[in-house]
Amino acid sequence: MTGWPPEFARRYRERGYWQGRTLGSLLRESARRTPSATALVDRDRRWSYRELDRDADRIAAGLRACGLRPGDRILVHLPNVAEFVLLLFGCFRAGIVPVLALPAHRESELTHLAAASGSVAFVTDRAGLLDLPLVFVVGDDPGPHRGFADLLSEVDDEVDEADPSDVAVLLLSGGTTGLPKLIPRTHDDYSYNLRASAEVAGLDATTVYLVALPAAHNFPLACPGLLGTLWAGGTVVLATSADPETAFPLIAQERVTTVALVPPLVLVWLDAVPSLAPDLSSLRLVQAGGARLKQEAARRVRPELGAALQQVYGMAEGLLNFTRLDDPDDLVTGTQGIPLSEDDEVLLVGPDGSPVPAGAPGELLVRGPYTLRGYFGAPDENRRAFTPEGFYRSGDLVRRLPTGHLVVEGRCKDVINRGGDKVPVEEVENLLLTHPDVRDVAIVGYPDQLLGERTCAFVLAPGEPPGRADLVAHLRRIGVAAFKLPDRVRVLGDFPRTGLGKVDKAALAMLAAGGNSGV
Ligand code: OOB
Repeated sequence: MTGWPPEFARRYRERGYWQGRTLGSLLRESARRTPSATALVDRDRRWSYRELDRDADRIAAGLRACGLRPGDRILVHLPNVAEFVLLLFGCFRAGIVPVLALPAHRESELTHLAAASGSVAFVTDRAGLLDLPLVFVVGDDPGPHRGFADLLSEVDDEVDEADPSDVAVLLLSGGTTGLPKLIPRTHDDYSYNLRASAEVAGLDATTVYLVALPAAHNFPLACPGLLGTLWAGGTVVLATSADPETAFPLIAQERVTTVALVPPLVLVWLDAVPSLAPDLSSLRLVQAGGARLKQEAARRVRPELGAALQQVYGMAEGLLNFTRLDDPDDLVTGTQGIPLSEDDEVLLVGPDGSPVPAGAPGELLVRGPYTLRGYFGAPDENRRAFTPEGFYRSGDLVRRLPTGHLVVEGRCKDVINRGGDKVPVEEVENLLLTHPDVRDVAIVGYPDQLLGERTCAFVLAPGEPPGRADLVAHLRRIGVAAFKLPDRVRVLGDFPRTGLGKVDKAALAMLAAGGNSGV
């Protein structure tokens, strides 16, 4: 595993970013301060801090009783249910490393993640997608597997087996090409990430945070997300869906103050206000991130949702940028914020790797106290994804204003950002190539009002051209996340090529943008 060089680790400790505390201990401290305050709400189930703290110990003991040992990995594939939170803290305290798959992931992604992480156990709400030596199912019908409740052991002792400098969790990359890569986050770095985020988002014990995005994603998990809220002593409310029909009544009932959304959801929420006439009077802060939020949409947030907007430009690999709560409106609506930490070293470089002139767009490279130094078990990828000095190459094209605020201009890596869902182009192209009628395929993005971009697959087919329905059915049979299914399919005789004979993706992008619906 590639960690921080000792001189950096020393600096990050000296400056107080890394405090030598585990994620499990953050919950313990909140539980000591306000044991009877409400920590977690999942539909009609509620946990006080005392109860959540205790259940975390019981799960930690349960995991150990199943034979799991510190350092073992567990693949977690759960929707926004309380068991996700209990399991996470159980793992943190047992020193077991959860690998956080997204609910949208299917057989193909789960199989890859289990293998890449060496997971020995799988916790899911839907049996049958993956077989590992130990499978725990959340829900009424575990089938041949164990039920989640089996993990709740009886214990009297407080458990915390983890070392603060150990890996606490493996997150998934959204910003890189190919299959998802595993991002090791240590107790020290992730604690700093969520504490500092909680501060810039103004969280405190009166915060009621709605988890509307999938809890397994870094943004609603720790930027500041549910973990930041539990550190601040607030209340976490889980939503089963981010639709206005589900989220608006929850906001009214639970008096939600804070929520994180991706830009398409911001638009859907804005447009639903007139017809649903919700009571959003408790809402103070809407964070928007994951993809670029258009300025017109950004300007509507305060007048129409009655809450302040905070733009968040982040990545599971680490670096987070936030607009600040006291920034002037034009910076809040027109930029993606400034780095969270004084020690985030952000460089904007041109194709030759040297810094671009002030104000010009360049690829963002970053190094810092909560940005990884290497993916888990991926030495070849690490040589490409990091500079020799340890900077992570984000693949984002970014420019910096004189105020220090960053504006995301686009990507220089082959990932299509479908409203916050990152479509790894190469992975989906490779899956489509397994269709018997597909000789070659190239996927590009095209602009879309709601999602920012959608995907178009250009296909070369020697025989009977496959339709979109065929290709989608094929991908579904393999089992891939629905957001990766191509929105359009077009069959070509050959690809446009560059002077070097490479597929000319820029020309394809023009074709895709001009085209109407797929074959
Ligand atoms: C967040 O994390 P990931 O890992 O799913 O995706 C990271 C990529 C970034 O490299 C960038 O390309 C894009 O998503 N992105 C944005 C953005 N926020 C993320 N592009 C434009 N504007 C934004 N505000 O997406 C993520 C992680 C933590 C907090 C927020 C988002």
